Amino acid sequence: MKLFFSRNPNPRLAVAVARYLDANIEFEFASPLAPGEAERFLPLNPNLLLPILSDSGKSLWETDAIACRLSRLGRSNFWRTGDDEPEMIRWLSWSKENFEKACDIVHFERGTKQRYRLGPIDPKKIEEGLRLFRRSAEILEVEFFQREWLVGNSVSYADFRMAAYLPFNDVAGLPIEDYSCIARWYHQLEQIDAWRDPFNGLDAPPLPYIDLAVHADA
Ligand SMILES: N[C@@H](CCC(=O)N[C@@H](CS)C(=O)NCC(=O)O)C(=O)O
Repeated sequence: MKLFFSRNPNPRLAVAVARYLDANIEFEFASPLAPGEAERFLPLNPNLLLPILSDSGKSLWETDAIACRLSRLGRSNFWRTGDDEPEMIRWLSWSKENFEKACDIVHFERGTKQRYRLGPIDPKKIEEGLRLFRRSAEILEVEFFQREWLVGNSVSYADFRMAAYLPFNDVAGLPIEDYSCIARWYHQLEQIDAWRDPFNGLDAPPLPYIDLAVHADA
C-alpha cells in the first residue's frame, strides 16, 4: 500500500495520520499537476490532487476517506466509531464550511498563490477569510474553554482535520494567538511528533519559497 503525498495541507494531513497510526505503508512524494505527470495520476485520481492511497491496483482519494481507511486498518479509535462517531462527523462537516474554510481562503491567497505564482493577493478574499475565521474561532474558543480535545478525552481525526492549515500559519498569518483556548489546543497538538514533523525521514522536497516581506498585505 502506498500513499502519494506532497507537503501541501491535505497531503500533509494524510501523512500525519499515517504516521500517527504507524501505518505499514510506503510513502511516495508526487506532483500530479506537474507537466507530464497527468498520464500516470489520472487513473489514480481524476482530480489530479493529493493525497492518494493506492492499494493493489485500487486507489482511494480524499483525505478524510484515507484517514478512515487507515484508522480501520489499524483498528484504532482515532477515527471515532460507536457513539462518538456522530460528534466527530459534526466537527469534520462544520470545519469544512467554517474554521478550515476560513484558514484555506487566507492561506490560498498568502501561501498557495504566492508559492506557485498564481497571481497577486486579493485583499477582498483576505477580508472574507478573516471575517469567517473570527466568526468560527469564537465558536471553537468556547468549545476549547470546556474541553481539551474536540471529541471525548483524547485526540481524534477531528482535531487533525480542524488544524490542517495551522502548520502553514507562518505564511497565512491568522490571528490564532488572539484565542487563548484554541492556541492552547494547538500547542497540545504540536506535542505529537507525527503532527509536528510528519515528513521526518521521508524524501520530500521543500515547498517553493515565499518572501514574506515582499508579499506583506493588509
Ligand atoms: N478535498 C481534497 C483536497 C485535495 C487537495 O486540494 N490537494 C491539494 C493540496 S491541499 C493538491 O493536491 N495540490 C497539488 C499538490 O500538492 O501537488 C482532500 O481532502 O484530499
